[in-house]
Amino acid sequence: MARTLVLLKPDAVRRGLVGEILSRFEAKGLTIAAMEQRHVDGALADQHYAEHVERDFYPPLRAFVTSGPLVALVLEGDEAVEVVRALNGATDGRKAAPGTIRGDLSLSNRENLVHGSDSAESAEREIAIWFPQLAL
Ligand code: RTP
Ligand code: MG
Repeated sequence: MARTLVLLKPDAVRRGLVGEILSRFEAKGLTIAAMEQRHVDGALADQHYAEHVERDFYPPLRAFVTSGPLVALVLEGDEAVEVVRALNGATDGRKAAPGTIRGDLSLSNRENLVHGSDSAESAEREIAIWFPQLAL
């Protein structure tokens, strides 16, 4: 069964949308294999976003993901990586399609509520970072 790493980012926790977002994943049929609320530091953010650390948008992204508690989880199910990306919607909440989490609930390109691994390889790498006890 496929697994993917999901973050309900600090804006989701601040806005009280954790239940709403989790409901969408559960209603779709995905299973929660692990879940934990954490307030992460810059070092963990840098590890998670290794592919983005040199980008112009990274400093404000780093400040955002460390700005308050977030909820990290591992979701399991058939084609979980692709299914979660489809439910999340396009990166920019202003452009994401209605019906998606970002399209319905976010109006920002940064504060876009959710993260989902972008490939099976990324999922494996990210699960090892966030939930080493679950790593293969
Ligand atoms: P994610 O990794 O969070 O699932 O989102 P994604 O694949 O759709 O987007 P990605 O390109 O990986 O970007 C990671 C996160 O960085 C923030 N971002 N800010 N130009 C900007 O200001 C900008 N671009 C991206 C977003 O929070 C995005 O989710
Ligand atoms: Mg990404």
